[in-house]
Amino acid sequence: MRHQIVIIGGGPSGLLLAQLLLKQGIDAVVLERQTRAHVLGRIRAGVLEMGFVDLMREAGVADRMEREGILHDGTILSYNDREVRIDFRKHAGRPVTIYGQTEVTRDLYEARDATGGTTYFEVADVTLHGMEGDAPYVTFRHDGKDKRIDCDFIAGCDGFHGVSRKSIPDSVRKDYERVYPFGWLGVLSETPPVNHELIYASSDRGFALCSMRNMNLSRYYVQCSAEDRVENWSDARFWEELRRRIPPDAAERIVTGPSIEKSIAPLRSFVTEPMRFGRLFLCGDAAHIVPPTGAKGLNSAASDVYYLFHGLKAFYADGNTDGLDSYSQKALDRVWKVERFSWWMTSLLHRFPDQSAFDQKMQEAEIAFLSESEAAQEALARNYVGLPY
Ligand code: FAS
Ligand code: PHB
Repeated sequence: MRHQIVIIGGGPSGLLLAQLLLKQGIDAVVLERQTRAHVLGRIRAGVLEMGFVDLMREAGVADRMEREGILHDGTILSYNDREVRIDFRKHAGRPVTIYGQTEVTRDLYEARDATGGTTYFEVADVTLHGMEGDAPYVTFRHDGKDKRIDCDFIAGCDGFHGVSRKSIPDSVRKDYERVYPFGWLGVLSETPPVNHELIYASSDRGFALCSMRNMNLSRYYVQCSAEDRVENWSDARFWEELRRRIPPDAAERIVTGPSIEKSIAPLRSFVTEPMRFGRLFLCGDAAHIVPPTGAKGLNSAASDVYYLFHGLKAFYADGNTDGLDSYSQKALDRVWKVERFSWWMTSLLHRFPDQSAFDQKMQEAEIAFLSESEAAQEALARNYVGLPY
């Protein structure tokens, strides 16, 4: 079997790349380890940068997002009893779109169904071969049979636990990592959001986030111990803890209800360099992870896809390899800025188990400066709505 591109991973990175390529007549096959239902069952990102929305438009998959997505012109940061609103329109000239990653992935799968792309689900033993030559191929098992696909390029879109990054020799690859000493316990509830914009709250009890998916589906998070378990958190305990961490007026008016999803996500910052190895290109979580505080995980996957798509498009148009040759450096330049912003927001708003009284004074001074400085608010707004590709 032969395809021009083998995409490993049927999450948002792989699917968005596949759809953009298909629109250019470039043939890409997607190999996904899980079932489609399992992929669609994941509750992850909720905030999309305009760059992501533009890519979905270019892929021809933005209709429902434009109908159902909610534009947000700002967000609230609160630290104990101090609050500051960051005005995206004023400081960065554009909004963000609230639209869940689950819906993005659903839209991309439905578009793939309609346009006839080949996707293998429940693949196993995916192995990459010949990346350093000009005839790479991928072997895997599917439906109990061994398969091989020859290709021109491999896109490793298989997330943090995938096989692609680990296929780059340790002697070539350098990993950078910070693991945070806490996690996020997330709850989805069919209740109206407590506020029309997101609230990032930091209290002496820890961080909390009030988010949403639509006007009757709310997404809330509280910082929890890295060793915590979902079983330790009844709904009642979650709502009580959330109320104690968010601003009093929000705690007063919040509408609670049964959780329809409850999970704990670990927090880490991670980058692997380079993001290319011969004919293999890494995209999204396969190459980098951010703590979700800055809402950058899915959005930094999108900028990788943008760079790789344009590199491949130029190659197949007239053999030009400039975009492919500059892919890793260009993607990493933006990834590191996103890593910094996500690390900065996480360090500012979370309470670290070992933090000193001085550390807390630094957080308080940062929030005070943010409240008083238009320049500081502009810097936050520009990073949050998305740095240019
Ligand atoms: P993904 O991990 O989404 O997709 C990779 C796909 O590859 C998966 O479907 C996997 O099954 C498949 N795969 C893995 N190994 C394979 C193999 N060997 N062969 C074939 N397929 C394989 N980001 C935010 O911006 N905000 C958030 O609130 C947020 N919350 C998150 C919560 C959790 C628990 C996690 C893990 C991440 C969260 N993220 C969040 C980040 C998340 O949105 C990612 O950035 C996004 O899923 C990246 O998409 P992909 O790069 O496609 O990776
Ligand atoms: C979410 O809605 O899941 C969400 C929003 C903003 C973040 C992280 C998660 O920073």
